[in-house]
Parts: sequence; structure tokens; C-alpha cells
Amino acid sequence: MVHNILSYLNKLMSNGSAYLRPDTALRQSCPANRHTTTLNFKLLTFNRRPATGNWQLATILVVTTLLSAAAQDNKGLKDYYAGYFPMGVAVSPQVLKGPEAELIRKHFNSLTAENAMKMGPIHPEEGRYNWAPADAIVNFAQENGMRMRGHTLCWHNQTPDWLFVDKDGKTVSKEVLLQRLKAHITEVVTRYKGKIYAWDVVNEVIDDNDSKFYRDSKWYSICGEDFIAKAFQYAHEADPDALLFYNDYNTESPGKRDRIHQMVTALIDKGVPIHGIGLQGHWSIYEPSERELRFSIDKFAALGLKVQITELDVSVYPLEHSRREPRPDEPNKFTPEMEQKQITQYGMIFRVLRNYKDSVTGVTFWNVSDKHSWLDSFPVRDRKNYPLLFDQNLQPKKAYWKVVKF
Ligand code: HAH
Repeated sequence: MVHNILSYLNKLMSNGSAYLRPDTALRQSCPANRHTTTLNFKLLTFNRRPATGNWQLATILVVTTLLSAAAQDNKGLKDYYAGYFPMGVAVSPQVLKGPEAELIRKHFNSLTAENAMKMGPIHPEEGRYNWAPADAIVNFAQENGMRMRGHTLCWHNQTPDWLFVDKDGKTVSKEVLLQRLKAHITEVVTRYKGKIYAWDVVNEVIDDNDSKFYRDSKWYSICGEDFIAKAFQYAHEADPDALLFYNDYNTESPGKRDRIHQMVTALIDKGVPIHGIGLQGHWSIYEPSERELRFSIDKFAALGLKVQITELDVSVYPLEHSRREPRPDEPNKFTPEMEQKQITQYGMIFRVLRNYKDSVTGVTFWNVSDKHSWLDSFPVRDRKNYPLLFDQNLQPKKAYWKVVKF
């Protein structure tokens, strides 16, 4: 049908009645998200005074334009970035059944479980696994031909109560803890072997404070640094084909970046199976700078590692990494200034990522839309944030158009 209309149009144009350049004219005159408004406006114009008196032609113009707008509208993030990297999103099983499901199918070709595969949720008692939420997400990915990233096998947060203590509540030995880590990783990685192509094996073990090195966690106080290399080995034994990542935030601040680089270099030198670095990408409208972002990607890619942005969002507030109480004057509104800065920041981030497409092998957003983000309650509870590309009604924001028009 599209073909017929177009060839009829062509015929009219070659007859000399050609005054129509629907596609070009419209694309230039309006941003893609204004198609509907512009079309209505055009139609009204024709109703009042058809340009050539040729109603048939005017109708065809409207129909073709509608079709081209519809085709444009069907493209999602993943389609714009098909020549670059997969576009992912972190989800709960609930959003896969809700109104978000359609948006997820349209825009994303990779999924991460926001919480369902973390040790606390998936392994609540020793030897008892809660598979259903994680399975639901993996199944959705499979049914929709999406990639699946696993998050995360070893982290200091969201751990189950039993993990670090014995039956009497006493802290376990290093041997017992490593044995528990091995059992956990083997069970989880084996279950999703062939379905999860990349795992965040170890998450956030480097301290934020430049005067420290490793984070002072239960894992570290019981095992020393050994648990890190072991986690990668256990994961590799369970699925030799999976790509294994070290994942962290604040990776553009020079001190932390250097410590991560030092740790990862030592792992590589020891022959530990590590294939990539996850830069979480919990960024803000104020940071990182283009220079720091490029520097981080360069530095890790130079180690021969794949780089993925694993948890992208752009907070409209300055970054803070520790919880705190709300302040009385705490803003909650998405102001035009925030919006403008966010458009610019998202534009910069994706320009850089496209530029590094040979090193950057995946980009994942942390949550679907501004309707709900983990940043609504972190680091300040009840402070609304607007960090994503879709608004609270699941509509693309101006920052979305900035990211896809290049
Ligand atoms: C990430 N940490 C975690 O990797 C992810 O699993 C979680 O759902 C959200 C964010 C970021 C982080 C943090 O947990 C604590 C302080 C700063 C940043």
C-alpha cells in the first residue's frame, strides 16, 4: 500500500504537478515528537485552501506523511543504536506485566534484573533459592529475543541474613564463606547458562575514599581480597562462555578510577577470567565531564577489557553517595533549567559512547521511566528525581530525542 501511494505520487510529480516533498518538508519543520500536531495543522491548511486544487493529491500527502510518521514512531532506542550497541534496561517482574511492557519491547534489546538476582532476594536461606522473579525476567528476555545481563553475584548490599553467620550467630570462617560463595555462584550461573551472556560478578569492592583501597565490607573483613578472584573463577567454571564483569560507580573520579584500574590489572596479571568493566553510569546533570568520561573508557579499554555502561541514569541533583535526611528546602520539581542541562548531558554522554562503539559493548538504563526510579528514594527519601529518557507518563522526553537524533 505504501508502495502504491508512493508510485502514484511519483507519477503526479513527473506530470509536472510536483510540489510535494512530504518527508523532507516535515522532518525539517518539526521535531519527530511533534508529528501529530504538525499533521493536524497541515490537514487544516489543505481543508481551507488546497495547494493545487488537487484534493486527491492532498489526501495522498496526508496519508503518506502519516505512514512515514508511523514508521518513524515505531523505531525505538535499540533501532537508532543498532549499529552501535545493545540498549538495555533494569527491570522488576512487575513492570514486564504493566503498561511499561510495551515500551520495553519497543525500545530495548537487553534486560538486567534490578533486584531479582541479587543474593538476598534469590538465595534467602542457605540452599533455598527463590527463582520465580528471576525466571520471569529471563523468560521475557527470551520470548522477546533480548539479551540478558546477570546482576550481581557478589556484593556487600542486599545480602541474605544467613550468609556471614553460622547457626549460633557467630561470624563464619573464610573457608566457610568462600564455600558458600562458590555454592551460590555455581547454582545461579548454571541455572541461566546460555541465557545470560554477561554477569556482573563482583560489585563495588573499591572504597570511595582516596585514602583507602578496598571497601570495608563483611566479605573483605572475613576473606581479605581473595573473594574477588575466587568469585570470577567460580563463575567461569559454571559458564565458560559468559562474559564476566567487574562493576562499580563513581568510576570517573580519578582516585577511584585508578584503584579500580590497579585491582583489575592485578586480576588480569594473575590470569583471573575477567572480560569487562561495568561503569555503572549513575551520573548527574553536573557530572561527569566529557573529559573524565573519555578518560575512563580509554583507560579500561586499554586493558583489553570490554566496557559497558551498566546502570545509566542522569540525576537532576548533584551526586551524593551516602543516604541522608531530606532538607526542608529540598526541591522536587523538574525545572526547565534541569531539563535543559539534562538534554545537554545526555547528548554529550551518547555522543561519547557512539564515538567509542568499538570498546563500548552495551548500555543499560537503571529503571524504565521517571514514573519510578531508585533515585526517588536514594540518597534522599521522598525526593522525586527525573533521571531517565521517558517521563512519568512513559512518553519520550526531549532528552530522548537528543539521544536518537544524530
Ligand atoms: C547500584 N549501586 C547497584 O549496583 C544496584 O544494584 C542498585 O540497584 C542501585 C545502584 C549504586 C550505589 C549504591 O548502591 C550506594 C551508594 C552509591 C551508589
